[in-house]
Formats: sequence, structure tokens, C-alpha cells
Amino acid sequence: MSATIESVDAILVDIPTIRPHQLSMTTMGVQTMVIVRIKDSDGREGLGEATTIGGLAYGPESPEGIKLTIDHYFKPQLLGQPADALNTLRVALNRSSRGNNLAKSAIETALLDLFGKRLNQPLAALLGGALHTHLPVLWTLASGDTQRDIDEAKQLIAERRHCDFKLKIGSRALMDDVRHVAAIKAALGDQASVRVDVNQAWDEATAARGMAELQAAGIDLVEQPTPLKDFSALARLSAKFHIPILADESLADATDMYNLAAAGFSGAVALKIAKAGGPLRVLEQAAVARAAGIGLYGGTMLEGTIGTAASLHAWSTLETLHWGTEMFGPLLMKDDIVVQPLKFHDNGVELPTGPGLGIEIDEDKLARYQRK
Ligand code: MUC
Ligand code: MG
Repeated sequence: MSATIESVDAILVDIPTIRPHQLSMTTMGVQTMVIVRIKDSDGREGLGEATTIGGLAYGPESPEGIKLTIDHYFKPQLLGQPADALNTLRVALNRSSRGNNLAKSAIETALLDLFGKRLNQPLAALLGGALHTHLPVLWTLASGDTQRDIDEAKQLIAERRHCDFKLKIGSRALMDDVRHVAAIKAALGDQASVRVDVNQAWDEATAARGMAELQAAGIDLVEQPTPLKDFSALARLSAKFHIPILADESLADATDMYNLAAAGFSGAVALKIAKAGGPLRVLEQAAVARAAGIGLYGGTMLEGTIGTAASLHAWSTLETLHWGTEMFGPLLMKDDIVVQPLKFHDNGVELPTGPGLGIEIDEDKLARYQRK
């Protein structure tokens, strides 16, 4: 007999960032995680995380809204149900509530963690087994200051913590951004791959000019240059330039991936468990991307260790991650709420071992940072 779900808790956790993190739509000084704890009738616990960026600045789900969705809509549906019937529970939640993929991702992650603990297997084993146990991780330079970004990158290269960098641009005038990016690329040279994320800030004409400048400056990848719903702009720009485009906000799930590929887009996709609705769902999207010849990248919503570990388990099962990953979220925060932090070294991170996610909550730290 399968264990049943006995409790579902969604907890808001606020942790300051190590420095301001400047995106085109907001500057973060604190990261808010929604930590989900699901307990079953055998006394086991599964952990999940739903995290967004800058309240409602980045996407339509806020941390407070995610907690409300889980407490008031998902929890009554989940209590008393068999804990390992993941597909049944997903279908039920999808029938009763549209969208809310970040909240659904946290639930799917917690149920997978619980199932892995029940079977005494890591989450990746439930997904068919890991192909990689150490995954490459880039770092985002987003202090807002060119020299500070260069110093930060040089130190991280020297420590072999990261060798690939993404720069957040789009909040300044185009040529100011181009000068900022070109100065960083010139300072780092060939020892680093430098990419940019515009977070939708440009219209198509600005993007065309920007991409030409960035291509000339030696930038390797341009992430989400134009607004998320304009699939045809992404398709046209991807046909016009050699510098590839990474689609991020435009894509949540497998259907979006299919539609963007059908619109003629070529390039790469930022996979994120949060956007897709969980580790199982994101792998469906990866399969569509692969079929369409679109490159894969393990993306983040700047989650803490729980969401990052869940993503790593999913990415570890993908044969090729053409653009690596950006699973550095825990490193952007001043502190952590887990007993054993992830191990970052050699320009990447180790896939955690141990049943489920392989992550344990530090109850004192959680109590310290939990929103009262
Ligand atoms: C995004 O749009 O990519 C991921 C890394 C980072 O610095 O910001 C996020 C969001
Ligand atoms: Mg992005």
C-alpha cells in the first residue's frame, strides 16, 4: 500500500543576495524562496521549491501568490492521496487549476523527493539515471558596474569556480550596454565565454542592431532579446545572425517549444523546471527541443539549493547540454537553509547523491530566514 499525503506546507524564506543583482526589469537585493514540505503517512518528507525573481517583476506568479495557491487550492486536493501517484496528482491539479507552473513545479519536486526517499534512490535514478555527475555552471555578472564585473569574473576564473559568464543588459541605452559588454569581453579574452541576457528589453529593430554589435564584440549567445510573446521576432532574428539566440521567457513548456520551432526559430532554449511545472515536465520540453535541433541549456530562476538540486537531477539525464547550465542560485545568496551545501568546483557543480534530492533542511537556518 502506498503511503498517503499527510501534510503540505509552503514556507516563504527571504535571504539577502551577496550584492545587488541587476536585471533589465528589476534589481534584486533579496531572494524569496517558497519552500514546500510534503509529509507522508510513513513519516517521510519531500522537499520542493518555487522561486521567482523580483516579486511580480519577472513573471506572473509572485512568492506570496504561490504560497496562497498551494495552501488554498493544491493542498486540499493532495491531502489523503497516494503519495507516489505522481501522474494522477498532476492530471488532477492541471484539471482544477490553469497555469501556476512554479507552484506545480514545487509540488512535483517534493513528490519526486518523497518517492526517491521511499525507494532509497536519487531523483535522477527515477528519471532513468544520471549521465553526468558534475555539471558546468556559469556565473551572471550583474552588479551594474563594468569594473566590478571584470574584477568579479577574474577572481572566479582564477578560483576555477566559473569560466562562462552571462551579463544582464537591457536597462541602459543600447550603445552603453554594448560598451559595457565589449569592455568585459576584451578584459577576459578567450579564457571566458561571454553571453548576454536582455530579458525582453529590446524591440526587434534595437535587437537587430544590438546583435550585430554583440556579434562583432565576440559575444557567444544572446538571451531573450525581444518580448516573450513575439515568436516571429525571435525566428526572424535567429535567421539573420550567426550569433545564436537563447529563448528563455518565451518558453514555459513542450507546447511552447514546438510552436517556437514551428515558427522557424533556431538556436537554444533555457530549460527551467519552474517554467515547465517540474523536473518531469521540463524533460518533455527538452525532448521537443532535441527533435527540432535546438540546443539545450540548464536554466535557473535563481533558486536556492532545493530547486537547484532538483534541476541538476533533471539536467544530469540529458546526454548533451550544448550551453551548459547556470545553476549558481545558491551562490548568489548570503546564506543557505540546508545542512550540506552543493559542491561547486572546477567550473561546475556536483550532482548531489543520496535518496531523492539528496538535500536536508537545516531547521535552525530555516527558522531564522522564514518570513514571520
Ligand atoms: C534569467 O532570465 O535568466 C537566471 C540567471 C540570472 O542571473 O537571472 C536569471 C533569470
Ligand atoms: Mg534569462
